[in-house]
Amino acid sequence: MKAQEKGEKEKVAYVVTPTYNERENIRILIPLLEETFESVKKKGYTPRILVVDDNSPDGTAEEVKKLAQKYGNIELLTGSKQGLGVAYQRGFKHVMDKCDAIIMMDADLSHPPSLIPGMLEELERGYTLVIGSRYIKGGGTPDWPLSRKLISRGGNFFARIVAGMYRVHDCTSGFRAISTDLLRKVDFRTLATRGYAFLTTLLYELYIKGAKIKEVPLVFKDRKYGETKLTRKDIIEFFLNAWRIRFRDSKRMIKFAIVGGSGIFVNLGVFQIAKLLLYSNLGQSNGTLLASSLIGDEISIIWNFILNHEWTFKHSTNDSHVLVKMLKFHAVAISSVVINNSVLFFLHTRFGVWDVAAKLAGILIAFLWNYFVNVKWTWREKI
Ligand SMILES: Nc1nc2c(ncn2[C@@H]2O[C@H](COP(=O)(O)OP(=O)(O)OP(=O)(O)O)[C@@H](O)[C@H]2O)c(=O)[nH]1
Ligand SMILES: [Mg+2]
Repeated sequence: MKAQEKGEKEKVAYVVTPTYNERENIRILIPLLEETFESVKKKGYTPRILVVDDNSPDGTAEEVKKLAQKYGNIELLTGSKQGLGVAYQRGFKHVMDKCDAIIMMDADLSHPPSLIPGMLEELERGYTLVIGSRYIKGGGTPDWPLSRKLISRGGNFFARIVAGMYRVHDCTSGFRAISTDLLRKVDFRTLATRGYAFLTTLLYELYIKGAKIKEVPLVFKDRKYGETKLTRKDIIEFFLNAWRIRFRDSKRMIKFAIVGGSGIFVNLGVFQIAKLLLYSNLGQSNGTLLASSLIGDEISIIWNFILNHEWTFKHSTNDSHVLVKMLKFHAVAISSVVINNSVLFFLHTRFGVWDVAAKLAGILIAFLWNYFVNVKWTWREKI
């Protein structure tokens, strides 16, 4: 938040670029970036560069140090080689508190710096994630042979379908502008990907944190210097990861359903006990039936909230206070209570359905409503 507190005009944008043996490329890339920065400044951003180099044996870091002396806005972060994802995470942690936007880009000149001002403009328009996309109109990979095109298309299609990100045309592009406010919502512990698969996991995390996504056309140029760093391990991780994403998503639904299921028993149990007590003391009437039902509802709401808070949404990064979430959960629950009691009375009084069965039907309908509104509103995650 620091940069924003200083006021609109002093926004900072960091280009974060990971390098491994990119000496030839970084030597060309940085002057190109610096040229583009004139337009970046016009968009209201102070541009900076962070190179995350993993002790490249070709002397990339030395080249960066030289360039840093020439231009005053370059930083270098060094570390051991653990993969693209690990390098990006280190880079993000380094700049996150001191900027408003982060541009992720490859250092091998595949990503043209000239797109950056336009990407920042989209952030200014209110988008929070702008993707340089090869797979929308105007984008492409003209240098690639058919075999590479097919592999990339196939991988991208796989990520879109398996991970469920149909809306995004290019899930594997590494050229992105992200609003730092959005990135802060991501819990890096849940990313768990070290190599190139990080790009899809990060996209997914941003997506479920409510990213407003815009794709801009990217014509991807093949690298002229140096070699690819993509390994077979990266490819395996990529395919396994898409399934992991999908499984994690359904795990949340299953957990919510289990919690809800346990809540049904608590609700019905308390309902029966309350009926026993109230009927024997106050007699059987619509009033005592409603009171017993409401007592069952309240106890089960508290039960469900505690379990969801501690388990289903344990890794939620929605940082609103637990009491706020509890209040929201109650508000959703109250609307659910209205729904489930309407069903109970409708079925029981109109159609003479056994009260427990009528109540059960009400709980089930209310449960669905509960799930969707809580995911979207209480914990602010994507369905
Ligand atoms: N710091 C760091 N950077 C990496 C690592 N792996 C890849 N990179 C960088 O990430 C960017 C993308 O890697 P590339 O090898 O170009 O991957 P690609 O674009 O899929 O493949 P190419 O066809 O070779 O362009 C480049 O700037 C690499 O130097 C790593 O383990 N650590
Ligand atoms: Mg490349």
